[in-house]
Amino acid sequence: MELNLNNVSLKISAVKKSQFLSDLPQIVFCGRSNVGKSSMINRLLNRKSLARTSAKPGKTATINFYDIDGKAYFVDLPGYGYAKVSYEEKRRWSIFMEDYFRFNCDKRLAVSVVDLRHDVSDLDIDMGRYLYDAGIPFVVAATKADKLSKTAVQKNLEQLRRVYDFENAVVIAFSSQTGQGREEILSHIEAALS
Ligand SMILES: Nc1nc2c(ncn2[C@@H]2O[C@H](COP(=O)(O)OP(=O)(O)O)[C@@H](O)[C@H]2O)c(=O)[nH]1
Ligand SMILES: [Mg+2]
Repeated sequence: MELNLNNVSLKISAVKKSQFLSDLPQIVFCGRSNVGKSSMINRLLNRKSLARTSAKPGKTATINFYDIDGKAYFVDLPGYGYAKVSYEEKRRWSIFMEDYFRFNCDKRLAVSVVDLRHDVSDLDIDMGRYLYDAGIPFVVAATKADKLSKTAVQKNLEQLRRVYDFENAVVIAFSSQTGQGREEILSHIEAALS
């Protein structure tokens, strides 16, 4: 499906499950707090600050639905794994995220965002297995590639592909700064929507 990426807007910042939207297919972005999900959404849409980004991790506890050309939603989930919030708060977020995944809507693709510079975390692996078990197709977008040399990018990509081998997931190097990987991710999104 061809998407007009100039025709996008924030539809709702959901704080409770009764606000979840279900009238369009959804592309959902998940990953650790501060990994670069919002920056990725901005870069994919070529917008500077549609999705709010933050140098301070752990701030986003809303699930944001962006209307993409009236044909799909991009869904920006709260990040997981941020250490400095209370146990209660973490629990609240994780229940909220589970509510979203249990919610009966048409999820076409998940973009599991990981940091290309670091070893993949247990939480990322858990997320991947969760998506796999839920039958939600996903691609792994390994971001912040601009912070690595070309050789390190290749080496870390190979490592990630071994880690995600159990799910046969596609792993794509990405950078919100340079736009590397943008076309490839968009083509997976468009394919998932058609
Ligand atoms: N160099 C670089 N910095 C990035 C990239 N993506 C995100 N960042 C930075 O990482 C921080 C967190 O990004 P954000 O998009 O808010 O992460 P989120 O919590 O996952 O939504 C911000 O300071 C961003 O500027 C990237 O591809 N390259
Ligand atoms: Mg964010």
